[in-house]
Amino acid sequence: MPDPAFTKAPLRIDGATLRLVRLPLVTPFTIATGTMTEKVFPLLTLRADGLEGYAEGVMDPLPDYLEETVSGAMDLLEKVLLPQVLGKSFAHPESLARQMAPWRANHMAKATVEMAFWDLWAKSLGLPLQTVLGGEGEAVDVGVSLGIGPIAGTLDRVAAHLQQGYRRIKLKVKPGHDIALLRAVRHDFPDAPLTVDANCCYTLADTDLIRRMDDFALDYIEQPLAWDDIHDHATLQSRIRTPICLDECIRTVEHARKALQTDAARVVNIKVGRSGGHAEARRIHDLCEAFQVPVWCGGMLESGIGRAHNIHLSTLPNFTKPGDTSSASRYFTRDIVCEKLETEAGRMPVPRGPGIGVTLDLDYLATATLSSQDFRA
Ligand code: OSB
Ligand code: MG
Repeated sequence: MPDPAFTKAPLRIDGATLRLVRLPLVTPFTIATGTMTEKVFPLLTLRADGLEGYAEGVMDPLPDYLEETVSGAMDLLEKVLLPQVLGKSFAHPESLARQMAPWRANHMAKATVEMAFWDLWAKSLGLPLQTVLGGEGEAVDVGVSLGIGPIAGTLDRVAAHLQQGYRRIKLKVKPGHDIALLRAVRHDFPDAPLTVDANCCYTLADTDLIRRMDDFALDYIEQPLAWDDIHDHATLQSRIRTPICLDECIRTVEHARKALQTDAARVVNIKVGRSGGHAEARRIHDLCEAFQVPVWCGGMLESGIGRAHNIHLSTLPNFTKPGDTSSASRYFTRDIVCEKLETEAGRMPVPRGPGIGVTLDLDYLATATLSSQDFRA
C-alpha cells in the first residue's frame, strides 16, 4: 500500500534513455555455471519534472543465472515496458508496477523500470531512497562473495578480506570444489563467518555430500538445488542441519511464501533486481520478518547504480545478515558513478542525498556505452 506519509502530485514520465553498458571486471568471477570477465547491463534513465531516476538490469547476456537475458530485456524494455509508462503519470511506484503486472515473469526487466522510478520519486520528494522504503541507518554490514579458483589463492583472498573487516565470507562451490575447499578454509580460519553458494549445481542425489557440509559450521548453504525447485529444497532442509538460504528460487513474494511455509529456506537472499523491484523486495522482506527468517541483500556484480539501490534497500530492519554489496573497487577499476562506494571496516555507508544518492560520471559512461536510445513522451 502507498505510504500516506509520502504522497504528492503524480509524476509524469516525460522521457527515458536506455543504454547498454559494458564494464570490464577487475578479476574474472567464476561460479558453478561459468565465468564472467565483464559486466554487460541495461542502464535506464527515467525523466520527470526536470529530475532523473536511474536503475540497471541485473540479467546476464546468457540465461545461466535465471531465464532472462540482456538482449531479451533490452527488447522488452524498448518495445513494451517503456512505451507503457512514457507519458503516463504515477503517484507512487506501486502504481507504475501495476502497469507492468499483466506480463508474465521478466522480473529483472520490470525491476529496471520500477527501480528507476523509485529513485525519481524519492528525488521528487527530496528524500533518500532508504527513507521512502522505510529503512534507516548510515551504513550496512557487508561480506564478500569469492568466486571459484585454486584453493591456495582462495585462502589468500579469505585472509585479505577478513583483514579488511568484511563480516562474512561466501565461497562459491560446485561438485568437485566443495568439501576439500571447506576443509582448507576452516582449518586456517576456524572462527570466520562462512557460507557457501552453489548456484543450483547439486541435486537431491547429492544429499550425502551436502550433509557433510554440516561439519563446517556454515551460517547457511545458498541455493544448492535447481533455480525453480522450492519443493526439493524443503526435502533437503529436512535432511541437513545447516540452514538453507534461497536466492534464485525467490523471484516473487509468492515464492517466498511457499518456501517459508514448507521450511525450504531458513534464510533468504533478497535481490531487488531479480524480484521485480523495491516494492516486491520489501514484501519479501516483510514476509520473512513475519516468519522470523533473516534476510540479506544479494548482489549481481552491479555498477554503482545498482549497488546504491541495494545499499538503500539493505537498511530495512530484517536485513540482519551481511549483504554482498562490497566495495565497488573489488569489481571495477572505474565505476560509472562519481561517488566512491567503498566499505569501511566491513560497513558500506549509505550514499547521502535524495534518491539513490549517486550521480552518473557521464564522461566515463560514454566510453563504456555500447548503445543508447532516447525516448520522449
Ligand atoms: O548467486 O549471488 C549469486 C554474482 C553473479 C550471479 C549470481 C551471484 C553472484 C554473487 C556475487 O554471488 C555477488 C556480488 O558480489 O555482487
Ligand atoms: Mg547466490
